[in-house]
Amino acid sequence: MSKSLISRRPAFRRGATSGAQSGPSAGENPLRQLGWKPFFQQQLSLEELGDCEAVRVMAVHRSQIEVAGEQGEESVLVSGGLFEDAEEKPTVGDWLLLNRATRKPERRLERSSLFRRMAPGGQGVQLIAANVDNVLIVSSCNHDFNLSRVERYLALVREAGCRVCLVLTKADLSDDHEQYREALRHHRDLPVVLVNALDTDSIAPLRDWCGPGETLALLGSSGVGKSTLLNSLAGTELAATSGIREDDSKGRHTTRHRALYSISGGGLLLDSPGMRELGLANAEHGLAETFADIGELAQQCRFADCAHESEPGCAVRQAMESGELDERRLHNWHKLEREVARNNRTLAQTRADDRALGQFYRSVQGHARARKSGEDE
Ligand SMILES: Nc1nc2c(ncn2[C@@H]2O[C@H](COP(=O)(O)OP(=O)(O)OP(=O)(O)O)[C@@H](O)[C@H]2O)c(=O)[nH]1
Ligand SMILES: [Mg+2]
Ligand SMILES: [Zn+2]
Repeated sequence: MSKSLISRRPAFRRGATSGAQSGPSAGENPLRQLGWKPFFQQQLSLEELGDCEAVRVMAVHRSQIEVAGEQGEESVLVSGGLFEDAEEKPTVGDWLLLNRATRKPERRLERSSLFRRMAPGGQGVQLIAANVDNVLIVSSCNHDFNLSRVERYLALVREAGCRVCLVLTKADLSDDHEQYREALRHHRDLPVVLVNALDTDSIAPLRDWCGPGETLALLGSSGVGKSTLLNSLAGTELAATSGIREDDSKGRHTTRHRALYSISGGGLLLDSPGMRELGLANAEHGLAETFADIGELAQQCRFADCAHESEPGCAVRQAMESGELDERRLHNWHKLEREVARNNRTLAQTRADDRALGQFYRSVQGHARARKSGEDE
């Protein structure tokens, strides 16, 4: 079971201590400012309404999580028992019910969206964030720009059903903006905004993505300017930033932990470390949406099970030969489809192994209890 409350702090510590502009203003509903919606309210029983209060997970540490609610921010300890399965564990953005008296988490509310990736090393999944409404996929107008990586992020975000925008930072350091727009021509439904993340006027179009009570996640490689964007949107230095390596434009992994920040205007921003690996699993819908044009072409292939390799009448290969479809894009689609299928198999196997192990432990415990009660008689 989870253990005791460690400390209690005034409401919205991050914003309140970081600058006058941050945090919700007095009189506003603090829970709504934290992203509370009818979807979560509807999950509470009458009993829970009386005994518990809802809090949002702002940051997760090894055994302790930082939460925020009507009473302000506090740290609570969470131990394994309450959330056994890796996917059940609270992640940044989750809503928990805390018992008003004991300050212990009673349960986690169902999520409106969830990002997860294959854990580095390929065993099991790792949660990235929950209950995110909108996402900025951040890339830079330099060596970092990589369409295949953007497509990977898009599949993840669309699988979760979030609204998404691609932000190209460091537009002030590049003369050739057109090459980036041209490279993105297949992504007709993807809003693209070029910015100087250090300039408040330049990032103004992004404010629509983090309105009051909306949760906006910033995802992208290290050094692209996620924390810089966060600070500019917040109007104050909430997160540390640092320069990138000049030779290859790579970042220095300045942000170490995911954390949610409440900012002026009421939105919540999720800053995350640049991820080196973003292995996809259970992302079939997200992939199909990201590569909808290839899916449409595939329907015109002569054979329903066309692998788009050497079959006659293959509309996908025809589009590639005529220059309508990039070879890179087709290659990436194949690669991500194979990756999702492989990771799904691994996860199914891991779950089956976990279930078998759980059954084994329960049967050992059952035998031990039976033996003990036999001895007691
Ligand atoms: N000129 C210019 N510099 C930028 C821009 N965006 C970010 N930078 C600089 O790029 C460097 C890296 O920015 P960060 O915000 O630390 O990058 P990050 O994405 O948070 O990186 P990690 O925390 O390592 O994942 C800093 O020196 C920023 O000042 C931009 O649009 N224009
Ligand atoms: Mg950062
Ligand atoms: Zn085909």
